[in-house]
Amino acid sequence: MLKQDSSQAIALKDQFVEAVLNRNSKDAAAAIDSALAFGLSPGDIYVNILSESQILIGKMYHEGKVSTALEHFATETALGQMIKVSNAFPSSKSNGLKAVVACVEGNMHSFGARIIADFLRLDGWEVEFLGSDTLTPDLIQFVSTGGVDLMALSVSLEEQLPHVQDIMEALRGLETSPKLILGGGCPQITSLVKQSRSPQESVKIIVGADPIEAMVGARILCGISETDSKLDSLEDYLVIIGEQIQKLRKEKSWSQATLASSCGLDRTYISAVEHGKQNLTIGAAVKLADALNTSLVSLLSQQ
Ligand code: B12
Repeated sequence: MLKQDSSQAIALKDQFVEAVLNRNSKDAAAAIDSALAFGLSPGDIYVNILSESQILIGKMYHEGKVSTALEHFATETALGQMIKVSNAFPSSKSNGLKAVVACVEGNMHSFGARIIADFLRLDGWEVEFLGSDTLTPDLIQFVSTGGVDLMALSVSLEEQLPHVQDIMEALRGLETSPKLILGGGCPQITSLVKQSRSPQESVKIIVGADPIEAMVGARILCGISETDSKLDSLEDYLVIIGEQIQKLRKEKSWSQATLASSCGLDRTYISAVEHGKQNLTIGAAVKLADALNTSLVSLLSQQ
């Protein structure tokens, strides 16, 4: 495997964007083939190439610079490449649990949800991905059958919040309800969940910001890691991730400054991460995993 280098990811992202804007699927596929051949991690490819391209071309669409047709072509091309990327990496051992990943009714932003689905699959979940705009009654019917342990729901706009409330209400009425993790960029989602929390709350819900928090949150909610009995929050998990990063750094006999310079992060950031005081972003986790020569999934798994 060749050394990973995020400048490679940036160049490949530029190649991917140019190919898509020129409606050249072959060149777009070639950019992702190169990323795989260079040994880039799944996190690097999903985040630094495919998500960044989606954000760039989506922004052009929102500014009226590209048509709906071209935006849809870009999205479908990236989603097609995700199948190849997902198949190129082995999943962790099955944890025996099933997750349904969906976009709440009215939400067309399915791209991020798809990344969550793929990361959960890589982390050992059986995943059923429903894509965009899933009608609430149908979603409830779907998760209340088929032995679903977790529902991961993507919510992007404030106007979708009433559907989330309906879903929470419906889950409370189920005999055995799946746990619920919410994310997807809607700024008001956290306050909705806070408001709904009461001592009697029967539905277990947390909010996550990115694929890492989805993986970690899913584990915590469903109690599937060995040390989970000690964990009841993402904060606890950050402490464990910090210890894991410190262990890998020390195995290399590196100082925090050496790790910081090899992954382009600040030393104080590394220190905060190692002490569990910093909520890691996906981008920083990818950089740390690359610098420590490990995969994103191993970096975040409890050893
Ligand atoms: C591409 C895009 C679109 C595409 C979506 C295509 C698709 N199939 O996904 C299309 C063209 C359909 C679209 C439509 C619209 N969009 Co738009 N879109 C974007 C854009 C540019 C990128 C979104 C994206 O894919 N990002 C990359 C992915 C990887 O990030 P993500 O979706 O946030 O997902 C990550 C996290 O949120 C998280 N996550 C996601 N789901 C979940 C679930 C769980 C459980 C967890 C834990 C985490 C999690 O993990 C993901 C990976 O890191 C964003 C701007 C931006 N910078 O993000 C605007 C943006 C989201 N859109 C916006 C708007 C306003 C719209 C429209 C209303 C525009 C319009 N007037 O038509 C419509 C709404 C359609 C609808 N009903 O949903 C706003 C939303 C503002 C807000 N939150 O209030 C944004 C932020 C643009 C802006 N700055 O105004 N959009």
